[in-house]
Parts: sequence; C-alpha cells; structure tokens
Amino acid sequence: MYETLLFRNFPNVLLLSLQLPKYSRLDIDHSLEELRALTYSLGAVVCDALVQQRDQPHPAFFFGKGKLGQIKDLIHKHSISLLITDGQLSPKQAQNLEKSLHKPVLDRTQLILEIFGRNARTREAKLQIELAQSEYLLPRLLGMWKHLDRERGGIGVSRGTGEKQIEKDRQILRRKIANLKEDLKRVDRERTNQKKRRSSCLNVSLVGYTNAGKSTIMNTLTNSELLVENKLFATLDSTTRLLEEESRPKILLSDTVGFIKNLPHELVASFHSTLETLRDADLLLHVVDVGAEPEEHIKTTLAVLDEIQAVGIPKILVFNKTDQLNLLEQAILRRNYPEAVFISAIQGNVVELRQEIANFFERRMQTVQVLLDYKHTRRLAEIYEWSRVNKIDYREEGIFLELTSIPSNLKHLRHHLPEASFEQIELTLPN
Ligand SMILES: Nc1nc2c(ncn2[C@@H]2O[C@H](COP(=O)(O)OP(=O)(O)OP(=O)(O)O)[C@@H](O)[C@H]2O)c(=O)[nH]1
Ligand SMILES: [Mg+2]
Repeated sequence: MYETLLFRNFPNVLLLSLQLPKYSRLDIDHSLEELRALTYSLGAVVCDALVQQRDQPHPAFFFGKGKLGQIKDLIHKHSISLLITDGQLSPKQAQNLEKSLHKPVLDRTQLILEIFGRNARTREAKLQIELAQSEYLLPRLLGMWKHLDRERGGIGVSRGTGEKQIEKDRQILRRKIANLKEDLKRVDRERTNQKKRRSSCLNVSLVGYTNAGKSTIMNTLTNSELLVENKLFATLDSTTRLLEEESRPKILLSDTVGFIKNLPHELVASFHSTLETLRDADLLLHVVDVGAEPEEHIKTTLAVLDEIQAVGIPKILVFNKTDQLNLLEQAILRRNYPEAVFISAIQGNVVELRQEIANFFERRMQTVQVLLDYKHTRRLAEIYEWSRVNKIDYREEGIFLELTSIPSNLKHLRHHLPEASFEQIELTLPN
C-alpha cells in the first residue's frame, strides 16, 4: 500500500536547514547528520546540504528570498529531484517553496512518516501509520501533496483542482480518518486479552533512540531473531518474548518502536496502542548508543516518555555498543554515568544486564505465608504461575504455603482467594 516509489523517482536529494539564534552550528550539524541517515534509510542519495542563519523563519518561504537563488543553483548543479528541510514547514511555506523551486519539498516530519510507511509490517502498524499520514495530510491538501500522493498510488482522494474539489477531498480524508480510528479500536480490543495474560508477569520494555540496538539486545537476551538493521526505525511493532523461563513470576521482555528528536505528534498519537506497551511496563531498559550523542539521545527519550506518561517508570540505563569505544572513552562514560550498565549486545555480553534485571525485581519481592483450604486446591496452578513457592506443606487444616512474589501479584491472590480460606500467618501483604 505504501510502496515508496517516491524515493525511487527522486533519488538526488538536497538537505536544507535553518539555523535560528537558539541553535549552535554543532546542533545544526548533528541534526543534519540525522536527517541524512533518515534519507539514506529510504534509499535516496544526499548530494548536498545548505544551512541559512536567520533570526526567524521567513513566514512565506521559510528561507530568506535571497537564499532561494542559491538553492536553485544547487538544484541545477546536482540535478536535485527532491528537497528536504530539517525544520517543520507550514502548509503555506511548503507550497510556496515548491512553486518557486519547481521541485517537491518535504520536511522532516513527512520524511519520518514516509519511513514509517515503508517499514510497517503488521496490520496494526499499517493502520497506525496510515492514520498518522492522513492526519498530517488533512491541513495540507492544498495541491502540494498531490504529486506525492500520485507517486504513492493515492491515498484514496479524487483528482481535480479548485476549492470545491479540495473540500471534497477533505471530506473523503476525514471519513477515512474516522474509519481508520474504528479499525484501530478493533485491533486494540483484540490486544486486551493478551494484556490480561501479561498482567501477572513482570513486564520489561526496551526503550530508546532509534538504531540504539534495542532489537539486538532483545535477540541476545531471548534468543530470538527479530529484524536488526543499520537503518532508522527498523522496528515499528512491539514484540514480546519470555525473558526468563524459570523465574516466577515470569519476566517478559518487549521490543518496540524507537524514538527520535522531534518525533511527529501525529505519530505519537496514532501509535498510542504500540506505546501502551511502554506505559504498562514495570521496568524500562533505556538503551543508549555510546557512539551517538548519549546526552542528547537520553534527553530526547525522556522527553518522549514524558509525553506518553511513562517517565515515572523505573529505568535501567543501558549503554550499548561498548565495542566501539576505547578504554579511556569507556572510563569517562562510566564515571559520568555510574548507575548505567555497559554492554555490547552484538558480542553477546549481556550477563550483567540480565543480573541487573533480576536484582531489580528481587528487591521488590515480598514473602508471605498462607493457609489454603483444600477446596481451593485447583488454585495451586495459578499460585505457582504467579509466585515462587518456597515451602508447601499439606497439613490437616489446609495447605500451608510460603510464597514470594511482587506486591501486586500477592494483592491479586488475596483478592481472589475467598476470605474464609485465606488465613494469613505472619502476613506482610501490602495495603
Ligand atoms: N558495534 C555494535 N553494533 C551494534 C550493537 N548492537 C547493535 N548494533 C548495530 O546497530 C544497528 C541497529 O541495531 P537494532 O538492534 O536494529 O537497533 P534498534 O534500536 O532496534 O533500532 P530501531 O528498531 O530502528 O529503532 C544494527 O546495525 C546492529 O547490528 C553492538 O553492541 N555493537
Ligand atoms: Mg529495532
């Protein structure tokens, strides 16, 4: 559906950036580097990049009018077929730029939406991205996106020009958005059952900047073979696997979509249910690529977690790709982040991380003693599933158990075992 013919037809790309006073040249260069990586992820070639310093974006053209001449020269010099701006363009600015430069212009948001569109595999991811793209398109229907739409095979809006036609297209798109939301609700309901099953387990989620190595860590820790690529946003769906076969309660690990600076709001909103995996986690493994800009990436990840109301969940900071650092660089990073765990997922040295996860939950466990009436013997399977049974003694008055588990599971067990049979001996249950 979202075959990105777009970038096959526009292989030569010129990147454009505006340096506002609040940004240093280094900030701009880092951001352009990332934009370049995003562009490569779609298979296009970045021929050149141009930066303009300005106090504020030009309201009509984003860049100053004088700069447009220079941009035209570069278009000619490199046979540029597509321009990508680092900042977000208003619909009007994008339209004016296209008219003046006679080339299609995308901004960072649209580029990220394209990558998501291309990488979506499951039905849910496809619906989510289609919703995000439609929401983004709605205020921009005024002509400029039509050629992109045509390249892609159409989003379902009809052809034609003029105000009437645009209003008709808007109506079609609004109806499409409503339908997509309905479809997503249905997928979400199917997911609720899965969620129930997970609720008695300990849920750990990988989180972090795109390309930090989350899927590689998932594969190493759970012996899986998820897609790993040196491309941004290789993973768009959340996948959950059993982390520890033996541990009780069971520990599950989930891999999910990566973050990036200025993650489009349309995406965050439409990936609601994928991101819910993060919100439901008991522990987050915050993965950071030591070779990228750790501080910046950590800041961005925390900002997105804040946006999706997941910032309060306990975290283990995991510095990955240590094989790319020399000993001195490692020592500096270790000094600056004494609480972090350092690993190289690709070399498989994740023993320390595995231990940290186990320690984290161990510190939260509580031990209780319970006397269970024999008429509730069938509950034993559930008890074994949800907690560690340290002792079991079949006494005349009932089954005596000493259990260790996390407070929420013990609370749940107490709630589900009828009061009369659930005698508490030296019980230290939470309130
Ligand atoms: N040198 C080195 N490369 C690694 C390590 N771990 C992962 N990588 C590489 O980093 C790239 C990205 O890895 P992924 O596991 O796909 O990263 P991700 O965080 O899941 O990325 P997205 O799903 O795109 O957000 C791949 O090329 C991996 O081979 C590591 O420990 N050392
Ligand atoms: Mg991944």
